[in-house]
Amino acid sequence: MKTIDLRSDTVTLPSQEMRQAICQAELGDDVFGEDPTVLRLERTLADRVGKEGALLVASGTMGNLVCALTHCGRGDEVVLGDQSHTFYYEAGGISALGGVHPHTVPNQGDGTLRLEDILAAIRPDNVHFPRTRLICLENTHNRCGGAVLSAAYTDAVASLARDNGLAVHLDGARIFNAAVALGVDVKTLTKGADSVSVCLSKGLAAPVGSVVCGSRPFIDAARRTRKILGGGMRQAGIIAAAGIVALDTMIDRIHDDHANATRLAEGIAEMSGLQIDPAGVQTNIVYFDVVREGLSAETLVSRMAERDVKMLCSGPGRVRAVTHYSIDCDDIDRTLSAMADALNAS
Ligand code: TLP
Repeated sequence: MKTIDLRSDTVTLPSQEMRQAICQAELGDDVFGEDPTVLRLERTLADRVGKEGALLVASGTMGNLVCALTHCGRGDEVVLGDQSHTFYYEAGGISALGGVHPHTVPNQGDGTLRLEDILAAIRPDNVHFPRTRLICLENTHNRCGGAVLSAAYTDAVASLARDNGLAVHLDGARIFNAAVALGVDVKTLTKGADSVSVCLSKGLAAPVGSVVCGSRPFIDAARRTRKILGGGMRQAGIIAAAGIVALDTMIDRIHDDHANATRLAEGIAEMSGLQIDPAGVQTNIVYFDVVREGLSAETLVSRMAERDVKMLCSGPGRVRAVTHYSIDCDDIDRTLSAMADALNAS
């Protein structure tokens, strides 16, 4: 029986078309700027998100790190959400490697940061304080249940940033999920950001890689930061080739992932012992709480694994399930039956 892996959309395997493109990719040395496939991917993505330039990096974590270290120097400060991926899940890289100081403000349930909280976090010019340089947003917002930030909100933060001489970085690991959910051109969501990091290997199902986009001077500087981090890759066209196919073939099907996530959430909402508001599921990420006395999230997740359905424990009493390219409607139905069975097991 097929294992249904809902731990993350990072688990997707490349499609046949991606594998073929990898085999046939035209290659060169990308550190010399001579890999035609990398250049094509970078041009395509820069155009898609409406920026002058783009740079292929190894991962979403490296994309956010390259951007933070390009915007900020040692001792500078970045304002970011207390639930943001960069603060939570990137091993403190901005401080460990860049000497960049994180200043967290509370993420609201919808993934936003309140404008007044951002304003209050910006430091006055005073010798005691680090210099605030950067505001980071995340769209969709992973720990806020895949919540989508609107173009109006992103623009409001961008205008606040401009008024205060700050840059905006957007962690757009799942920016195409946000664009599909809102039914807007992705450019409307990236317009206000000085830099955007887009992942190829989440909802777009490519095997490896992220792309950082921004102005030409920013990308030139980011290329140097990438080199410092050891991220200059040689015949990286084998990665880029799959990324190009991902952009061509995977965006139009993302709404299936969102529909499957909603179907899963609605099924979970019917089950006693579990708590979720299905209306809060906007994209492909589903979080729910285990509220049955005597049943922990860990136990439920391990009972599900015994039934060939993998999910992630993501905090006390919380479980995460993410839909993606390898999950279809029948898998959701099988997941819900397995869940009913796991809840009744002792
Ligand atoms: N997120 C992963 C884990 O790290 C939690 C996941 O399974 O969701 N930004 C956002 C918003 C992300 O969700 C992730 C990955 C990244 C950046 C980092 O991407 P990678 O894993 O490519 O370094």
